[in-house]
Amino acid sequence: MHPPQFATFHDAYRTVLRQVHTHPHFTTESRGNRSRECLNVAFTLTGPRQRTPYLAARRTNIVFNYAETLWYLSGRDDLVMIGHYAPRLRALSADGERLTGSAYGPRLFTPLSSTEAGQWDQVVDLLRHDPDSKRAVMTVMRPGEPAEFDNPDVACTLALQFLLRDGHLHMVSTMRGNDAVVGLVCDVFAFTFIHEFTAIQLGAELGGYTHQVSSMHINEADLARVDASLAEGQPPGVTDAFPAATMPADTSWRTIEHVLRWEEGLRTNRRRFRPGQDAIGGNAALAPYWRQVVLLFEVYRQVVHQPDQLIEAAVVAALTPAHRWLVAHRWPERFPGSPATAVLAEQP
Ligand code: 5HM
Repeated sequence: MHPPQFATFHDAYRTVLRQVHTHPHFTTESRGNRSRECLNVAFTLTGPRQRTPYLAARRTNIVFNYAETLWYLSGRDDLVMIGHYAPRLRALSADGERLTGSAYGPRLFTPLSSTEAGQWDQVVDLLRHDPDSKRAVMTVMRPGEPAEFDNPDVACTLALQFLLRDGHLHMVSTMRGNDAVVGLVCDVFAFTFIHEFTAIQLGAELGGYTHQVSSMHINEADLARVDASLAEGQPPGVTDAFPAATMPADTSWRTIEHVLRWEEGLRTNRRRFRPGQDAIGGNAALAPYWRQVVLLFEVYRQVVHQPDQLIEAAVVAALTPAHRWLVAHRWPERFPGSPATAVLAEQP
């Protein structure tokens, strides 16, 4: 009756990839993509803070994961912010400026009208009044979207639901379709982050996260990458080596705004973030958890705006081991001390 449970997304991800790769139910061809597909795939993460797979072949872009999540929380739909971290998303925009289906922020967080709060505010308010409610649902895909034949970007998520039970906030995401290689990693990261943020706002413990997808698929163009990911030896004890960081209990919308100000300053190269910096931006100091996020935006500032240089050793040293591992595998040619940078490092 229950979906399989996993302590880490790393384990769930490998299981989904293996299943869809090896035992697909169908081969499909839609909008130019040939895919292997399994119907009705679901899993539960008992530890939703373990939201990143540590697979060298996957080359997870952890900076993009944080940027996309903050972009959702900011309620934005423009490419100015998100296109900086994922230029490929520009191809999904019909007008070259905004995203429609992929921009979940306005659908979740923007007020519905001048008199109605946004969906997230409504469900949080509902759970404060009726904790056992079964109505705390935010819908994402809209009626009418199936008729938009020419729209390259129709929402893949149907709904996000919260269930508050015995003091724990559980979350269920329901998607019409999910790309098991690319989209799954980004979506689970963002949704579990929103899950943890919401639990804090409700003063609840973090419960389980369930991800359920009608069409879980692998595009044939990605099969080589999947082969490589599955061939990687499972890094022993990922959970021990890279313990999940816990979002601070005092995290609020002000914290998110503060981090977003840093994000903008670093994206536009108007600011730099020095690891030893404590009280940043003239504000109270950010907690170490959030300083890590800002530090990752500083890494990306250097990757983009200092293209001939290695990422500064002091910045790399200030990252958690998990973030350092992810950065090293995403930008090996910029990572100090990696085999790929030995030549660059020798240059004056
Ligand atoms: O033809 P269709 O609209 O389904 O193509 C979009 C594809 O993007 C989805 O099938 C899915 O593979 C991927 N996708 C995803 O995995 C898209 C979004 C954007 O909503 C997402 N996850 N969040």
